[in-house]
Amino acid sequence: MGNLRDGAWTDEDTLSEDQGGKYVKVPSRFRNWITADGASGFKAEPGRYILYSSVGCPWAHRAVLFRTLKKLEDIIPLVNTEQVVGGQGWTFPEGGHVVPGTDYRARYLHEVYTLSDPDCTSRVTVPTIWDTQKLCVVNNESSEIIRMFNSEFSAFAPETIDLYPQDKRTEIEEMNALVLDGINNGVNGCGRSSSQEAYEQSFDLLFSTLDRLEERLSGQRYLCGGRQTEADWRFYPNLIRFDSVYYIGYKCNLRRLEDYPNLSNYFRELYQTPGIAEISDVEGMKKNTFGKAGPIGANGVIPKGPDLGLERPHDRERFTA
Ligand SMILES: N[C@@H](CCC(=O)N[C@@H](CS)C(=O)NCC(=O)O)C(=O)O
Repeated sequence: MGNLRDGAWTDEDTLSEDQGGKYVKVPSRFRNWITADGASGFKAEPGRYILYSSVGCPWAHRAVLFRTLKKLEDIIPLVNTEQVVGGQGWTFPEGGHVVPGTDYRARYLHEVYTLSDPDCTSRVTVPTIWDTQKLCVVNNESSEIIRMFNSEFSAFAPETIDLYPQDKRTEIEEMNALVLDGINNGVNGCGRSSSQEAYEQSFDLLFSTLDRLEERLSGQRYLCGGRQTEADWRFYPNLIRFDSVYYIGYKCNLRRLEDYPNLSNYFRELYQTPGIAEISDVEGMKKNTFGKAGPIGANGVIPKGPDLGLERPHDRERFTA
């Protein structure tokens, strides 16, 4: 994919560092924080911030999941983008999108970045948070956006579970590190590495990590014990895509998720959490991957299966909270 360089879009990927064919994610450019008290310069306020996302992206999915889990749907508007053939990265629907707080009609998300910083050099990624008051991009790093959603908007939303509780933080960080390396980056390493060796390294790490997590979930309900935490929801976007996108498209084909009894039931329980099925559009994810503009587009034919049995009962009540 292309990127912005000195405020201009280029179709060439000029910001990735290829390390022996290994897929490497570059650090996110915008790192401001929204806080409840506004001390950071970005005060949490209903309707002030827009979340740009895409159904295809597992990192953006994290932010959309937190928006629902924290009941922020009325507080933080969501705008979805897509990849289109011949486009310039993330694209707004036909007719464009008037960027809130301005009268500028954008066709591409990169225009939102250059409204914020006319000389911007950055990858243009989802999720992205836009401030309709200061007219700038606040943050485009999903791991930080979910933390803000978890804690900073509580004054405006109904009470919800704290997904990053103080007493669990060390364990959450350990799980996050394991999942980031072995799973979140692991699947991309399988699908996007350009050398056989780098692919196989990612593949081995991915499946050894899944084996470890299967074992862990044979003795407890969630990754960090008896309560759902951030760590579970950073894992979920890859679980929901595993059998229908990664197994086939990203060559992660040693085992299916379905072949892991604990992981697949755990995944099903997360899917059946109220509100989550509605924001788990598997057909959209497949279209975004296998469609003509997707990362592995080829001829645009989208696999019909598999049957994920998403509504099937799970067996996780066997663990008490
Ligand atoms: N650091 C970002 C990475 C997000 C990311 O890589 N998103 C992908 C879509 S799945 C993207 O927008 N890629 C466009 C690009 O890298 O140019 C985050 O975790 O929020």
